[in-house]
Amino acid sequence: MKITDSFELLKALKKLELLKNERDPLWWPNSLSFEVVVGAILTQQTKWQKVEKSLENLKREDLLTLESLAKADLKNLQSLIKPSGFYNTKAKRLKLLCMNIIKDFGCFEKFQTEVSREWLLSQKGLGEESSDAILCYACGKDVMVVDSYTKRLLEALGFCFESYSQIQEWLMDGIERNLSGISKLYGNDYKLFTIYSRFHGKIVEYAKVHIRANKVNIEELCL
Ligand code: 39A
Repeated sequence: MKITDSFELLKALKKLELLKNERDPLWWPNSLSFEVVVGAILTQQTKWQKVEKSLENLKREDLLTLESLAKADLKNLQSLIKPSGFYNTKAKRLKLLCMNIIKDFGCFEKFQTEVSREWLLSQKGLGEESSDAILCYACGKDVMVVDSYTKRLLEALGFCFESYSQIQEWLMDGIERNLSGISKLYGNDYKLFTIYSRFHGKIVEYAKVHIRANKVNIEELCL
């Protein structure tokens, strides 16, 4: 089957049952919590397994809250997040981001409802991918994340895009144009961000397993 739009891609990925971890229904662990904001910074240029080690260290020291991270000792923070690399830069950016969230929103719950993409993009160290990960997985906004796995999978499928926003538009457009098909797959009681969450998760899990020499093998998807 030839994949022509993102809805076809979602259906092909869905058949493969890639997301079986029921503890994390939105794929990103502890979605809709502050932990996602931390993970979105720590995962930059690093494998997720290493991020999990840093998150465990922070949790053990009771530093996985907005307020405690904003007040954290920088040297201590650097040593706790060492497993996920670039720890001097990431520690500074994380602490500053937390201080700014408190300054501009007061608490994480207000941040979740009121933050904009523009505000996130104005923060040091947050690009489009990290900002969209925070919007979707921490705040439950209808936004789909584009990452290097997504780019490589779409390239392997023969699509050619010029920018992050072009890829994002293609992904979200195909879903929004097929909402009746989405209802058939997920029932009527879904929230759009949960579709985007799981769709992105499926792409990452598929690409991780099917990547060879920096190319994604699409055979299983195009049967
Ligand atoms: N690359 C990744 C991931 N791989 C991930 N998980 C597995 C759960 N998350 C949340 C972000 N980036």
